[in-house]
Amino acid sequence: MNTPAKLGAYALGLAVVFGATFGVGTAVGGVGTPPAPKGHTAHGDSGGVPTASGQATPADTAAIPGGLQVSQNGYTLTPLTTTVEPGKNTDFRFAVTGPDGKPVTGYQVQHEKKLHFILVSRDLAHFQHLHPAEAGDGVWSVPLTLPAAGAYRMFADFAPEGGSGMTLGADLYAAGDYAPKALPGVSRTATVDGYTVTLDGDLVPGRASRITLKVSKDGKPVTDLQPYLGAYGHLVALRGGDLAYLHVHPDGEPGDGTTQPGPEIVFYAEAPSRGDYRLFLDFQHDGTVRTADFTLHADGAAAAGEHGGHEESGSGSAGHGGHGGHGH
Ligand SMILES: [Cu+2]
Repeated sequence: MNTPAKLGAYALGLAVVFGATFGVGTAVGGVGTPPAPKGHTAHGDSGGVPTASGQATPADTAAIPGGLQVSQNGYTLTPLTTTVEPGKNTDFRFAVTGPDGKPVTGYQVQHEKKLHFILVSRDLAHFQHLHPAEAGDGVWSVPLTLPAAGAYRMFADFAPEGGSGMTLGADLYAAGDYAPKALPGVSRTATVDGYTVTLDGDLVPGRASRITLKVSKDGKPVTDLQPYLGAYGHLVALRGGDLAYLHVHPDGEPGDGTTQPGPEIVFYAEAPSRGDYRLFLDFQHDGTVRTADFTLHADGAAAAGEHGGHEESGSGSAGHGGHGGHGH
C-alpha cells in the first residue's frame, strides 16, 4: 500500500471511529429513522396549534431521548417547591424558564393542555399523569401527593409558543426510609378496577413500532371508550435505568372517521435502545380515567413484533419467557 492510500485508510478509520462515537449520542437517528412522527412526545401535536409542533425539530432534540435533561434548548424546568412530605398533599409549584431566563408564559396547546405533568417513582412502581394549573407569571401549580418516602422523577411535556415540543425532567424526593422495588418482569396484561388491558407488539430498538392495547371488562371488549384529552388513550413509556421518556404517538384520534372507541388503542412507540421499559396507559371509560401498566423488553430480535393490519394477532408475545405476573 502506498503512502497516500494508507493516509486515506487512516482518515477513513478516523471517520468511522468518529461516526461510531457520535452514534452513541444519536442512536435514535442512526439505526433507522422512524416514519415521520405526527408528534414528538406522548402528547404529539394533534389538537395543537398548527404551527411549530410536528414540524422538524433541531437535530439535537431528536437525538437524545426526552426527559433526561432538566434543561434543553434554553428551556429549564425549575421546581419552586423544594420539600415534599410523603403521604401529604402539597401545592407543588414549578416554572419553565426560557432562553431569556424568565418564566415561560406562552405555550401551545397539545392534547387540550398547555402542559402535561408526569410523576413517577424512580423505581417505576408509581405513576401519575397530572395537569397543573397556571398560577400566574409562568408559575404552574398542582396538588401533589408522593405516596411514600423515596426518589421520584417529574416530567414536564410541553411546547413553548414558537418552539418545538420537549420533555424536561427533574428529580424530586420525599424524605424518609424507603425500599425501592425491582422493576416488574415482562408483563403484557394489566388489570385495573375490573378492566383487563392486554398489550400486543414489541418495542424495537432504534425505530418506531406498533403497540396495540386492547381493553376489556368482565371478559367483554370495551367498545365505548371515552375521548380523554383528545385521544382514546395516552401512553407514556419510560426506560428502566435512566427513565428516558419515549416518543409515543397515537394512531388516529376520536372523530377522524376511522378510529374506533375501543377495544383497541394503537400507538407507535420508539425505543431508543435495547432494555427494559415500563409503559403506562391512561384510558377513560364510564367517566373515570384509569391507568394500566406494563413492562416490555426491547431487544434486537424483536422485529417480529411488528404486526400488520388491525386484526388481533393471537400470541404475538412469545419469546419473552421467564417472566410472569404483572406490576402491582
Ligand atoms: Cu397530560
